[in-house]
Amino acid sequence: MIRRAHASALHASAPFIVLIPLALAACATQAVPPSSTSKVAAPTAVTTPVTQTLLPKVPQPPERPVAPPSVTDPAIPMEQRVAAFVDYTAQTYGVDPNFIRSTLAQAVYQQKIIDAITRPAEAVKPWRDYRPIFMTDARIEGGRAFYAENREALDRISAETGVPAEMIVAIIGVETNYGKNTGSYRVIDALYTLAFWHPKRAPFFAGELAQLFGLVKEEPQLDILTLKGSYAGAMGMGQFMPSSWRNWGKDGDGDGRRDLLTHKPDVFASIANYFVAHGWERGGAVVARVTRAPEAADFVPEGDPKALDPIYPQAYFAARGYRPQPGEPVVEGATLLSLDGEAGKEYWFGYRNFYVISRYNRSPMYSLAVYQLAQAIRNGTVGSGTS
Ligand SMILES: [Ca+2]
Repeated sequence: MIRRAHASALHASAPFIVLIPLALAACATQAVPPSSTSKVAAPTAVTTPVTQTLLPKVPQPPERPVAPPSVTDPAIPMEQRVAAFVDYTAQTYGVDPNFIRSTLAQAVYQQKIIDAITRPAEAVKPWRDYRPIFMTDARIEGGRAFYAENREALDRISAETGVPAEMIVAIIGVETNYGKNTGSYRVIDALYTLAFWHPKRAPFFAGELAQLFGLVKEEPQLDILTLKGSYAGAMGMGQFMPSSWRNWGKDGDGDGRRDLLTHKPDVFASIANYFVAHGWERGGAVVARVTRAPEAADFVPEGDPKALDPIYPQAYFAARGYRPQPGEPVVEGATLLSLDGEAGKEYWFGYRNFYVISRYNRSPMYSLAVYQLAQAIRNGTVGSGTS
């Protein structure tokens, strides 16, 4: 399943998969509740002066720490790197070095993990092929059933945090099919393999391996040798990496533990907290379907072409021929998505809350799929992909 390119709360892995033009569903059901800050697009466009001033980025938590070169430089012999890792982890997280050593001695290199993460990017699917992976009757019905079963807990977290219940459900639906596929790799094997045999991303994964030791110190109910997860080390119903678990995991029921594997009150609270920590705005718009003027040029982002920061004012896009469709939310601060949908090109503005979803997984198609699945769960519609 999707797990392939993605390691969720986490960005553990890379490219992502597929997306779905929910446009249909989204338009039909008008998913976005108008927020206090949003207006509705007027049916007629008005000429707007060009505005070049970009808006500030959404403030984000600090980058997670990576392991030092003494751990990750492939030119250094393995034993030395492991010794450096033991020192680094013991010092950084206050873990007994003997425990780290004896645990690593039981970690197993797994070639299939390297194979999985280095698999040639089987062409990133276009939206028209990506979206249907998630926007199935089964996934939507599964989400509605999951919501119904857990309504009280979900609604309570939603009221507290402003993160819609259906958004939390959709994340769990996309990540693990509502908890059915949380991963079958030993997390210690996954992170050990990627930390020491995958130089390209070793700083990240060795950092996560160290955080795993920090995590089991904080959550002693976890057994580091039997914890299971994805090949990238993402765990539980929401697929949290160790750093995400440590930083944003929440004890949703007050029993003193943050159990993000299967304990729903903690899982729900943690996913919502991840969103809040990355800038979720209660009631804020997520996306708007956009019309591109016939003479408009392709949009070229300023700076990193993959950045999804919602830094462009409406006037910036209007001057370039991109405007929200009538009835769609109009909010200052957007990025533009250009997707190959079932009925041709689709253009979307991604607003602040869209950006926040994309902090769970950097793929814009992942983020739009989560949003559209959430809308379908809430509204009970199955979009065909056209609007
Ligand atoms: Ca708990």
